[in-house]
Amino acid sequence: MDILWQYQFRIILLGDSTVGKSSLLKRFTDGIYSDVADPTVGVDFYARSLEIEPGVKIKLQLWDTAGQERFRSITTSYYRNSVGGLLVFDLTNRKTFEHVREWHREVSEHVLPHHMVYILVGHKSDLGRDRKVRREEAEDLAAALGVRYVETSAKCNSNVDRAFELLTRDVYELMKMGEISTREGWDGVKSGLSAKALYPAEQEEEEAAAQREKSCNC
Ligand SMILES: Nc1nc2c(ncn2[C@@H]2O[C@H](COP(=O)(O)OP(=O)(O)OP(=O)(O)O)[C@@H](O)[C@H]2O)c(=O)[nH]1
Ligand SMILES: [Mg+2]
Repeated sequence: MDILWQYQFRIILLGDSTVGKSSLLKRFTDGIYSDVADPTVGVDFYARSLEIEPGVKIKLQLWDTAGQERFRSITTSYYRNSVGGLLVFDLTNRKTFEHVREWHREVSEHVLPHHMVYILVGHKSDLGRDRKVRREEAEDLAAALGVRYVETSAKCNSNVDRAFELLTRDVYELMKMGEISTREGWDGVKSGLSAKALYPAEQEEEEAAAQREKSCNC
């Protein structure tokens, strides 16, 4: 059987309207950027695969939410089935930075008793002269939330892949440690292959033990 990916992660983009969520996604999935972008209506869907380590391919299902308040009732229903979230703000718009904590709180409360893995993204780094949020402030917020921080530009294609890779890697590492696992009725993480791909040694040992038990006559 042809395996296209070993794991599928659902990742959601969060943040105020016009911070650049859709532009980040279009750059990441299609390699395109436009200075003219329509606001997202409800939720949009994108996808891309990443090879996180040799032989381990992860399919990312990416949910682009509308930042506009009037779509909130639609977007909240996508929080629960996501394993990771990009908390995006616009480096040239201070209000969007101040709202990050609210986004974090709203989403985190919504997914309880489970946890989402986040990364904080300061976007539009190409507009250096209009910057309204200092890097140190954003780093402090990221530290307070216990998440990574990265500055991106969809326009200049700066750090876009890196932002998604860092988040994917964090989810993957937590999964390897057993902190995140697939759950019945939850689509945040899906496995496309047996656990053998992730824990080959342990899996072989388990199989050997089962075999020994079977062949025991007592
Ligand atoms: N200079 C600059 N502008 C950007 C960048 N990314 C997005 N923009 C612009 O910011 C505006 C809003 O971008 P969108 O991607 O539509 O923002 P959004 O967060 O998806 O907005 P909603 O869908 O309403 O939530 C558009 O005019 C984009 O061209 C960037 O990296 N640099
Ligand atoms: Mg959008």
